[in-house]
Amino acid sequence: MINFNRSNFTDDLLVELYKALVKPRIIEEKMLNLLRQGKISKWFSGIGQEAIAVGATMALDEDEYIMPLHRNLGVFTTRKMPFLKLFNQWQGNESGYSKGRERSFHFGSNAHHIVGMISHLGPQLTIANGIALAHQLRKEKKVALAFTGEGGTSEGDFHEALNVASVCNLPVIFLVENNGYGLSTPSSEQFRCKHLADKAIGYGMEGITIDGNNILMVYDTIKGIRDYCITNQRPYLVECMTFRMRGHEEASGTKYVPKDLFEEWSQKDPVLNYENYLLANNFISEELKTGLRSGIKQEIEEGLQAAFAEPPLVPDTTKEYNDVYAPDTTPIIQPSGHSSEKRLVDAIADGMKQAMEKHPNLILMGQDIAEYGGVFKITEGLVEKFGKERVRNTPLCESAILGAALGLSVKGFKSMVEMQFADFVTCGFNQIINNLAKIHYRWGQHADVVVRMPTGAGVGAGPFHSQSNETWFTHTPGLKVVYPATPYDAKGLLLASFEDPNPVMYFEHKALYRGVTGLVPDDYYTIEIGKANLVRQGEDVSIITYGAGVHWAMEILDEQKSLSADLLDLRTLLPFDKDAIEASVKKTGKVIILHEDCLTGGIGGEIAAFISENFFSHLDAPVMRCASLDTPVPFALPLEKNFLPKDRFRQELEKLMAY
Ligand SMILES: Cc1ncc(C[n+]2csc(CCOP(=O)(O)OP(=O)(O)O)c2C)c(N)n1
Ligand SMILES: [Mg+2]
Repeated sequence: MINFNRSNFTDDLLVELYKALVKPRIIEEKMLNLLRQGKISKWFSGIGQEAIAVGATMALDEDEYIMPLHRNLGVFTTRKMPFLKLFNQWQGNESGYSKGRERSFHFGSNAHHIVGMISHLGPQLTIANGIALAHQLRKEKKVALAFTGEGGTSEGDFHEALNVASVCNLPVIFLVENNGYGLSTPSSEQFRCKHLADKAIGYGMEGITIDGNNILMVYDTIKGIRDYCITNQRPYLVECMTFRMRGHEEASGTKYVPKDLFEEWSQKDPVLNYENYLLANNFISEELKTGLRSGIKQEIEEGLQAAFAEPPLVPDTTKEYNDVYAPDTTPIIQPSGHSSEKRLVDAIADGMKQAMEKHPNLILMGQDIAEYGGVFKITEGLVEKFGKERVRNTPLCESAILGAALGLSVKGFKSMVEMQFADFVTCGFNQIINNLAKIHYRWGQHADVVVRMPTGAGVGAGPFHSQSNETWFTHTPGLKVVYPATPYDAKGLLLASFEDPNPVMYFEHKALYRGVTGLVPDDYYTIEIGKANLVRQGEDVSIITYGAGVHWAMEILDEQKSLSADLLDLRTLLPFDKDAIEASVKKTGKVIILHEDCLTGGIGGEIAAFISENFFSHLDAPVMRCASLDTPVPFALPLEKNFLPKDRFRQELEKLMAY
């Protein structure tokens, strides 16, 4: 049995809470029926846990963001999403929240201030940090609230999110629904601490464990914590004890759960207990109860009829492609005025400064980027000029920072995340591939984030500071991959990347930072993403390359004056410039693709396939590729030189010309 304490709540509030609490229960009961009838395919039940989602949502302002998970129907209903549209979402209908592209609760809605989950669970927590940071920067008195299950607390993102929120003083409520199981895994096999709320101590924040089945306690606690977070600009960890009354999802059963647990927890049913409390104390009448229940049932029936009458979804490939990226309205601003000779590193730094001036909503985040200026000194001086709020040192936690960047984007900010070395992006990989890249296609939210990637070998830095990992990203729809080779392109493409509302992976080659110089316009200008540059023009062969390859090819062409070659610098790898490739291939009939990335799975394979499929009849020789060895990048300079394709390129080119 549950002990309810109405505190100073008005009668109206007690009834409002009841209405909100009953709704998800009745919807769920209907869903279970439909499941048995085979009318729906999958369902993650939150029966027994409704008081948490409903109480927490009721405790927040309507315009405060919530990051719910798979058992949080109560968040969606309390935010008053119409049942028809919700059901269309679950059925994969065109008129659901994700146009049929996402399942169950994997969607968000800015109108309802909800950012829905990706399957990976933990990433939700770090998005809340970004949203809270946006509130803080705008001096809004608001919190963000993120849900996790107790199973999800084992994920690295839980640790990173709490640590960042505490270090950065962010007003975030982290809410753990401890229902005893993560799929079939009981808590005893998930963690060793007594209370998950105790973990708060380790992060230097407050934490509390409460009865998650008591809606008044949940509401009261979250309301109080909300005030605390806003007043003190601090995060808070809340652990709500509860129980999952059904299986992980309906098909998976509950065999592994001891029977007596169900008996024990059914006594603590959050809906029935509260209903009985209200009836016993005359806060509601039997008539209100039955009237409310039948009203909800009717709304559900009407929604179901309308949803089942929806026409079947007809795929339209053009529409599918159109939604992968947010529309890019980047103004192409031609360079004008004076130019100065600059190294690549200085051109990027110049671009960073001008992007900060152009976009007052641009926030920079990364390790050691503020006072220290970043390990390559790209951000040197920016904190002095733009302040610590916009130029932010972060703890060592790539995933949390990329998630925060997405949260900032939800609130209309732009951000730059500097990877200290491109290699370390592995620790933030999930956020980029699954959150940033897919969110626009999934439910129309853009991810206005530029990830700067100091990349490449040639400086004897070994396997973890030298990799070319651009094709990890070119394989992911939703990302743009930019890779300039010259100071001029570096600045113009960087500024275009900041204009573009989509996530851009911006590669900058470490060996070129101080190894190449060129004229760079002093003023602001942009270069169109997705457009290659024909660096040299010739008749006999097309050399297609990017990054360091551009400079290796130029060196050889400078030596071999008799060779008449097109040298095409791709500059962007996703999307790559098919028109420019076509024009060059049709002119020369011979192609060699050169890149620093390893041969197997490098972008060269993709380009070679594109050429062979489309322009075979124009070719006088097979499309050749020249790339690094298929090994990790070795440390010792002779080994590294042997690894890189530069020396082999000469022979490969000769071979092609002799074909
Ligand atoms: C990274 C990742 N690993 C595994 C899974 C599969 N999975 C989905 S839900 C789940 C259990 C989650 O447990 P918990 O966090 O306690 O949430 P609950 O389902 O109990 O609400 C697992 C293992 C996943 N979705 N993501
Ligand atoms: Mg659980």
